[in-house]
Amino acid sequence: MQSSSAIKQNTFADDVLRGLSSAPKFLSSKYFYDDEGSRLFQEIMKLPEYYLTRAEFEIFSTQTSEIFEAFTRANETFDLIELGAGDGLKTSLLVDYFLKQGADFRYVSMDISEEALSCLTENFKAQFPGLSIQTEQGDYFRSLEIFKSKSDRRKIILFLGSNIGNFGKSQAQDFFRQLRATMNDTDLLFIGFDLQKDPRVILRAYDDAQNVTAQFNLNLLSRINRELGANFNLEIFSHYASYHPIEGAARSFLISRKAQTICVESLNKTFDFAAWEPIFMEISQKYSLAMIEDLAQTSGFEISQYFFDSQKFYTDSLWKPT
Ligand code: AVI
Repeated sequence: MQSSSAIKQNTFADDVLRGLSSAPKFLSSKYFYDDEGSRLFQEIMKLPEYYLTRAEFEIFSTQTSEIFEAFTRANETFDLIELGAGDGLKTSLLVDYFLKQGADFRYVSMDISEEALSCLTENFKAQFPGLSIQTEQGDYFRSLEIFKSKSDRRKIILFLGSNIGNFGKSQAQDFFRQLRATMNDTDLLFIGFDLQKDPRVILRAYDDAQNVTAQFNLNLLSRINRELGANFNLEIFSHYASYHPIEGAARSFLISRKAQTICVESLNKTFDFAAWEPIFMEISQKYSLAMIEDLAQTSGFEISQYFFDSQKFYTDSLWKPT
């Protein structure tokens, strides 16, 4: 059998080729986060319409002691493992409180991006000189497998920021099943979900008045221009966001406002666009509690607790393996 490290990962070029050759066309939002994309995402998180970050921050800042109680068992050491480093702002609230309680834990940050990891560790080292920090760069599951073989401490895995929303339904289920396989029975998983609410509130979060979300999407075309030698003219594409209240799915598209042919040099290919043809860019799934319960159950977990913000816009849900 081929080991997982030997399985060829798709490159950016492979994925762009597949997406632009499909009908309908699509691009993967996992490529949004180059330097400029990461900067734009920081801007999005500060937008008045983008309630998600504030809601999760409220949960972490007002229910820190309840979260601590739910995570810890008398004097037991544990590893607090965060998937996707982000800016660490929310996690720093937990770390600060946990250290003040004298908890015996290690903070482990896992991310694909070396830069995100070094940025976060520098911050945390300065902020929390007494904290034991470890980083694992690369694919989450591989990192967790390596980690499992190196440590038998209890693991509390954080997957915050509604990042799970950017996976489709079956992708989310696969993700949790794979996570479950890396966990022991007493480990815990803490996940941030954006909840279904007034569709207008959701739609505004993905169609902000300052057009930062539009630039965030268009930036992926700039990235393709820069890294793969394409000739997308960003002026001819418009960002379009939709929310489907039955599916609970917010979707973003870039629409070609006229018929055109795009050339991507490093693929040695051209791609024809009809007038008003969309490229599907991103899904941001919004959950009901029933959907969360179903997802937990079908991937080998049960829900032990929910934490909500005051508007019930968002939940951090604590899962334990069944
Ligand atoms: C990272 N992720 C959870 C964000 C979201 O809400 O889906 C990405 C984003 N896309 C547009 N605005 C923010």
